[in-house]
Amino acid sequence: MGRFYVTTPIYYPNADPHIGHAYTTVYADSLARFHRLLGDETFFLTGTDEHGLKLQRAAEERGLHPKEFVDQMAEKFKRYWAMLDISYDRFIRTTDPDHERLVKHVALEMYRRGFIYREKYSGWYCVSCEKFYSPGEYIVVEGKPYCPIHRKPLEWVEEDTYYFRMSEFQDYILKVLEEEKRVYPEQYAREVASKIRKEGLRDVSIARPKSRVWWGVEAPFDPDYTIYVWFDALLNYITGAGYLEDRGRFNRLWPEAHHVIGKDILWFHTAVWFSMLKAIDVEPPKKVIVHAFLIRRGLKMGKSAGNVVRIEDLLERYNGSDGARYVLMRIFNPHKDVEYTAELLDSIYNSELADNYGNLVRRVGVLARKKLGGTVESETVDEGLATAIEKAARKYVEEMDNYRIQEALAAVMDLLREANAYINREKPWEKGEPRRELYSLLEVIRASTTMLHPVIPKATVRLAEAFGFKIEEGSLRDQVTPGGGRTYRVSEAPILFRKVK
Ligand code: ME8
Repeated sequence: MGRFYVTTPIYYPNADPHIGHAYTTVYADSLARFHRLLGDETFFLTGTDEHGLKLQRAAEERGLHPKEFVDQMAEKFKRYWAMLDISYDRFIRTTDPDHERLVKHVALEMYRRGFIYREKYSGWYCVSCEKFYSPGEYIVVEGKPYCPIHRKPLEWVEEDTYYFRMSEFQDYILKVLEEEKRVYPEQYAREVASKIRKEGLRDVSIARPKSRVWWGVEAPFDPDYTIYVWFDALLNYITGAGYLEDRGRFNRLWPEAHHVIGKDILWFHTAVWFSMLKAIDVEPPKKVIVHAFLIRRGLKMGKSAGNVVRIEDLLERYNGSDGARYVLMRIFNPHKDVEYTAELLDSIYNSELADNYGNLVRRVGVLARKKLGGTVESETVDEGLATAIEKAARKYVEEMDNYRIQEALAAVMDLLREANAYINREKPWEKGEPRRELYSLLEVIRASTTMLHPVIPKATVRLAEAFGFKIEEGSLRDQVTPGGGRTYRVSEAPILFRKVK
């Protein structure tokens, strides 16, 4: 039995999550569920990033204390994730006491080790990114610097601050990025490495004067400062693994850490995060899994662009969480931005879930009940189908192990298409007691349903119950192996996915 630790970014709760956030979260959830199916000891962490200027201002605009505001919003996020069947083990908030303790502990340790020093700072800041931009990074509109992502004017900031000596880690970071395969897809590691080679790794400001940003963790080395929100946020990943509270658990989980992120926060999750960890003698995470954006009308889907699709709309359109999760995972693309169109998602839902999977299940269920009274006893599995199951299962596990959920789903769809071709060719409805045919088809359904389970957790469990088998943690290998002499009891032939028009 292996182990698997997976995280999502902790999102800013200044607004409701949209399907861009769901894209990342459902993906991480599907990986977590896959590993539970394999029988791995799995820990899945998600949460909210609640400090900093962005949240301070969002609360002010509403006339609320930031804590009051983030309390409401964290509950909202949890409700959205429940609607999408997100099976996190912990929902971490940066205002959680154990996390605040950890931030102080780590900041003080770095200060003691000489990695933090005080100096004057000036630069252009984007509050939406919570990030400084240097010349060449920002865009210029009518002579003024603008954020390249949010297309909003940057703010000029000039103040005394504390720096983290990131420059000391340049050689180390380059070595990790260029020699260790810690970033997937690898193109992103090359991107960061070439930026460092071009510009060098510069020290970063990691504190803000309280007079400007009071909503944050107080700096343990200077009570007039709060810790920079990104420095605070990244540490959530080690708080969640038990770095301070349970070192034994941390030592077990950390070597298996997988951070799923969008490409917008790649720099923070590689250059900055790996340096922070090195400063306290912790290995980098096993993998940073990066994906590109969901875009709409050519722009990154986001609140500032005003082009978001709401999670509730996706849930409504695709008849609940299973349909919504499936379409998101089927268009998921680590390398390239994906343009969201209703036509694309509708056609995936209709052709793959409603037709290819749903119809097969319905037809086999109806025939099993009509021809065999619902009881289908063990038979020799059709050779062609048995081979197809084995082939699909091998491909599926390999793709899932390599974080390619889209490809894994494609392998299941291929298997289901073979089963549909088989049923059309064999025409079991014309036969008196088509035992072998139905048993073989049920074996395909059992394997496919189990393989689809991490992405569509509800419908698959419902179907397994209706057909008399069980999807349990650790059961994957057994479920995708054809044969084994079981009896199927088909109590119902459900219509799992109604087509959308
Ligand atoms: O950056 N397409 O939080 P955030 C794909 N708090 N993914 C998208 C997306 C889109 N259009 N829009 C959002 C933060 N995302 C920090 C993170 S972690 C220590 C701190 C997803 O609320 C994607 O995963 O801005 C992206 O990286 C993340 O939401 C940004 O969420």
